[in-house]
Amino acid sequence: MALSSVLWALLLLLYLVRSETTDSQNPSCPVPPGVPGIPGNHGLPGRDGREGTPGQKGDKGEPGQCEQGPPGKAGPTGPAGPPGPQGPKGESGSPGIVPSQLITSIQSELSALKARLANVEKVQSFSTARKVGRKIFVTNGLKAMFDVGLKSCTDVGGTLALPRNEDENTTLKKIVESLQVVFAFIGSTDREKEGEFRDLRSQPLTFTKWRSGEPNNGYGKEHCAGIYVAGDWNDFQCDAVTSIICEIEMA
Ligand SMILES: [Ca+2]
Ligand SMILES: [Ca+2]
Repeated sequence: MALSSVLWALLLLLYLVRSETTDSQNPSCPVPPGVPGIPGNHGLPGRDGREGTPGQKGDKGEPGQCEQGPPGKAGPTGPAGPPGPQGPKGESGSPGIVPSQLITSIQSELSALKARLANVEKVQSFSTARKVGRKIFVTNGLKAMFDVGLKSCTDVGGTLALPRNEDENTTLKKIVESLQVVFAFIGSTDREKEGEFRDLRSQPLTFTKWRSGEPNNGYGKEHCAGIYVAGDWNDFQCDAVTSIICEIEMA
């Protein structure tokens, strides 16, 4: 009995020495001592005063635990690196497809806009302009013979004014009034066939406003039509000089 106690004491002493050695190997992480193992069985008693057989070695104790601390804060962001090399050139894309019908429509609208813009520019070049329906009567107060006046109108894309209805006739009459002249030429002659007044495209007139007794081809020399300040018409000599009023059709 006394011998087993001595052995037990030796084992405990050995365990304590190993624990101290382990602690000294990792001073930053102190390890608490493990739980002592279960004591071994007592050895058999010695015979005749001899030393008995040593008891069995006890089970190894549980190792101590050292918990890992929380991670530290992230460090500051480092400086941006240099730009990388240029990548390879990509493949050419396929051309877009625009329906031909759409192109035709756009071209048509563009042409119409250009025509309207051209007309606006023409009108702006005259000092007087009056709009009636899709037509604009314009004048700069020019006084000239019929053919000179007609050329001045065609030079700006128009022609001599010719009323085609009552509204247009009234509008033109007001311009003649404002010009303070007796009459102004209108775009009609009987040069092709005496007594048969036609427009400047050689088409029969669909609207006329002849003064009573006119056209009379006075002195056999009156072949160019004109509108009086009162709004009615007469045939005059083409080389008379009077106010020129042009008309421009709006697109
Ligand atoms: Ca005549
Ligand atoms: Ca006449």
